[in-house]
Amino acid sequence: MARTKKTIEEKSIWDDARQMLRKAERDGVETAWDRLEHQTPHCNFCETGLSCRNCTMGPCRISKKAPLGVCGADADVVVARNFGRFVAGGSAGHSDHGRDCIEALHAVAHGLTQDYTIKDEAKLIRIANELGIATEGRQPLDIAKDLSAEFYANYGSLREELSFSCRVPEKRKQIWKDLGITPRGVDREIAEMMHRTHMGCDNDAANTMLHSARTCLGDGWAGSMIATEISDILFGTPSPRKSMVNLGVIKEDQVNILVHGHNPIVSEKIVEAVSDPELVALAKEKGATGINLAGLCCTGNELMMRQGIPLAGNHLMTELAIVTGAVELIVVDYQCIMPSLVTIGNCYHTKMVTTADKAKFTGAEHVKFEVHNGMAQAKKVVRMAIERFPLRNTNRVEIPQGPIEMITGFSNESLLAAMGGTLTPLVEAIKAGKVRGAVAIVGCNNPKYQQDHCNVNLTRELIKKDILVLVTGCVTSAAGKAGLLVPEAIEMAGPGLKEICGALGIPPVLHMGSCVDNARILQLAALLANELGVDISDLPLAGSSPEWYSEKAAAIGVYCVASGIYTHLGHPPNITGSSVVTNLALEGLDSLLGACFGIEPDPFKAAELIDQRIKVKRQGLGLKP
Ligand code: SF4
Ligand code: MSK
Repeated sequence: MARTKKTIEEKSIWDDARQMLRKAERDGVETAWDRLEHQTPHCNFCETGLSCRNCTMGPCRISKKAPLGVCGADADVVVARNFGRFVAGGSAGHSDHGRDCIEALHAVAHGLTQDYTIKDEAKLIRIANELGIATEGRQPLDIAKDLSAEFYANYGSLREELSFSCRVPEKRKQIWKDLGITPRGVDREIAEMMHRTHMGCDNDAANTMLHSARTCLGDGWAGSMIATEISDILFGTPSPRKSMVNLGVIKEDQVNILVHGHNPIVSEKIVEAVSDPELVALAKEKGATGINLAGLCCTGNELMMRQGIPLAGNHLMTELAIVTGAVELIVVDYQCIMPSLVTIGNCYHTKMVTTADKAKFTGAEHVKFEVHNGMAQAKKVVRMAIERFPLRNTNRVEIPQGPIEMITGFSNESLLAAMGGTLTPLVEAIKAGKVRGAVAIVGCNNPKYQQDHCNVNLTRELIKKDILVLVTGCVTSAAGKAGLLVPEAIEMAGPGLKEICGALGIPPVLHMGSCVDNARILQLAALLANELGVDISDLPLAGSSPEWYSEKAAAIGVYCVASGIYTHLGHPPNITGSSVVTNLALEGLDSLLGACFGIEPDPFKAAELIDQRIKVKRQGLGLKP
């Protein structure tokens, strides 16, 4: 395949991105789009999942000429094993983030840190009650001790079920039981996937795929859900608030610090440190008017949801944010952080600081954050940023203008509060066909697509059809920049959705958080199913990840489908080399789980595909389509 150079306009739909792509060219900075060109065309064996490196009798490549690996594994086995390991990686990412949250809660409960506290006691008590932990007459820290122990137990091998299986509708639990995919423990399912995919273990593609579902269910209903619930307990449950999005949130006259990654444990302390009067005074001494903090990717989502901190951009904006030449420091925790940020930072004066021992970057400075020293380390990092301000080359600064306003903070708690504490208004609106259904659009950017073209257009098309859209992760920035996350966006919605959202004073597209916060959407789906006395798969719901790239996004897709939610992807994972695996994903799972995947790169056609599915589900409930 010939390599074609994309124009800047073809790379992204956004003015801020295009302006920075032009500047990157002038400044001689290479971006993900350039590197993609160097990597294209991709290896066909890898793209279709037909290469195996699981042992040293290989590596093997399965083809018509050589249909079996050295061990005898065929295309179906190789593809299923590769996919199993792929989603195990994604599940491990979310769930290890969840484990870090448990460690923080445990440290708070046992008095091992003064830097973190319980901000939402009511939520602590509510979750403890939900999980059968005694709360009556007990101190919050004692309850937190029991809750952290309960959560830790979800990662081990001694359980038959996860704590939050109490949220799963009975019909769904029975489906899992019948298929033998009830998740038992987060780490257990991930480790078992690695075991099964060793040479000479699980050599039945369908069986491996079922364990993929079990592994991802452990992520969705434990790893991610625990991360979300603990983050709310420690940092506050999000409620609606205004914020701003795009590169225009970077300020020319201030020290600019960007936080990037996923876990709020680091970034919440940075938020506090940037208001420290001594540090603000130091920034002024160095010639700045103040310290400006903005977020990237999911750490950005976390801070925005709880603190209203502005969002500089999503995955493909992370490199371009540095190209402004106005970023003193970028501080990261883990996941989705391109190693190229160090190199691009070196082209300007931008320092990159890593904080987690499990995510060091060669060339970055490491400032290890632990629960007992979070505040001191945050101040150290902010001071480092301030010291860089005088090094900024003002001749190389160019910041896109005009950040866009958006509303964030739609946790399930705040949604319920907006509806008077009950789901009844939403249920009635669904029954009346005013809200025909709901779709979660989640996930990433991928330089193979024009950035955010699919994310934005799918969202626009769905709300026109009276379908409520919930966004998380990197789709947030896309929807925000398109003006879809403000109440005025009801003008772009169909008449029914316009009426309901208008009455509630909410946008037709709701920002529900970061990638791990897709667990909020799982919980909402379960609440709706329980309210109607049906299974999740009976509801007019869908998930979509139009521009996904990561192992984590694939894990989210699998736990959505395994929970009964039809899920659209813009492109398939690397499974198309196996007809067994591909057919299972696109059809077979429907009869087993009541949901499957749909693949469609065109956002307008994808909207039709999802709409068809919602019609069928509405009819199944006896509602007009
Ligand atoms: Fe080849 Fe089998 Fe080894 Fe994979 S496990 S590399 S297919 S011999
Ligand atoms: S950060 S997984 S690029 S959404 Fe969660 Fe964004 Fe996708 Fe990472």
